[in-house]
Amino acid sequence: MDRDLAMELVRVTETAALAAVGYMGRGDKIAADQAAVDGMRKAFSSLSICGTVVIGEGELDEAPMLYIGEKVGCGEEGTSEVDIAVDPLEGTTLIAKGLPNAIAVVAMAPKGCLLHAPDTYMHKIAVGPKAKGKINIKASVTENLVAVSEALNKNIEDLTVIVQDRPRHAEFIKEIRAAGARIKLFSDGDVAAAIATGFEDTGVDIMIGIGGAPEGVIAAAALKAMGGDMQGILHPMSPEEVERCKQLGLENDEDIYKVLQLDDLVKGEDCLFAATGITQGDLLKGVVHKGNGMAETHSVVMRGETGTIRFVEALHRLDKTNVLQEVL
Ligand code: VTB
Ligand code: MG
Ligand code: MG
Repeated sequence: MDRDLAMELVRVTETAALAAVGYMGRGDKIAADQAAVDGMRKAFSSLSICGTVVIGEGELDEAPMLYIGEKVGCGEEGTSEVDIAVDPLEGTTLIAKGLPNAIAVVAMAPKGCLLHAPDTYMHKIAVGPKAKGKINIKASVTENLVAVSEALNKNIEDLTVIVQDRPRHAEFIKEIRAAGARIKLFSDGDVAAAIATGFEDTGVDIMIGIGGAPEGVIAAAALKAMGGDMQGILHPMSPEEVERCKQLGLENDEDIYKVLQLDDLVKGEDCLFAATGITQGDLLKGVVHKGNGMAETHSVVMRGETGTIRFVEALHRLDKTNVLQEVL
């Protein structure tokens, strides 16, 4: 993929974030999500790519835009064929309540390189570069904590595990506490949580939990670019979710519950990941309106091929940006 696509992807997440932030604290996650989707879709249409949405807002009948299978770009001849995974507003509840860490996210890879994950839950474990190769989702939580603490040269007591605050994680939490590690609970947004493991400044060493499978693929693109590691196992919670797995060709339990390594989630090194903060977060500041029609955004964009990570701080003149005028 052309490396300049990285910058283009930042425009896409910036637009989604700028479109969504007006819904902060309004208690309406559906309207906020719709604004983010509209913004992202408009920004995508100007890209020189021929993309297929493989992780999106749902099936065609339930999502009018950025649905799975939708083509984006594809106007010009000779543009690269890519797979796209989007979550225009990752953390709809966060924005509805004005809580931290709502982000707009996108991942991109050459056609066929992003797992077509069903809309089910996924059991995930993620770590930063120093613990790459040391995790094993099939081993116990304690075994993973020991392995990661050794890799990071830290005592278990000094290890911080980030876990989504859900009853389904009660056993994980019990085991982490028994092992003596610290826990950081978060209410929503496990893409941001997984990425936090890749940046030492966040103080987060490992993410463990069961969250969205689509979010798992998006986070995997970031971890790949950062040189971190991640594993997942699909975790359908209802007969409907098992059915969704079957529709994607996962016929028996062996297929469904297979351990997905980082390379199964995102194939090869050529991947891009971009995120823009919507509400203030641990890694990215949220959108800040400065008055006089100016808004500031904070984004991160990563390229798997080179491992370059760029933080992009941008000042937008809202009255001069056509796309934004259309979506605001
Ligand atoms: C997960 C997680 C997401 O929603 O999908 C979660 O991956 C849904 O879990 O980051 P619940 O059904 O328990 O709410 C997010 O937190 C936000 O989309
Ligand atoms: Mg979404
Ligand atoms: Mg989400």
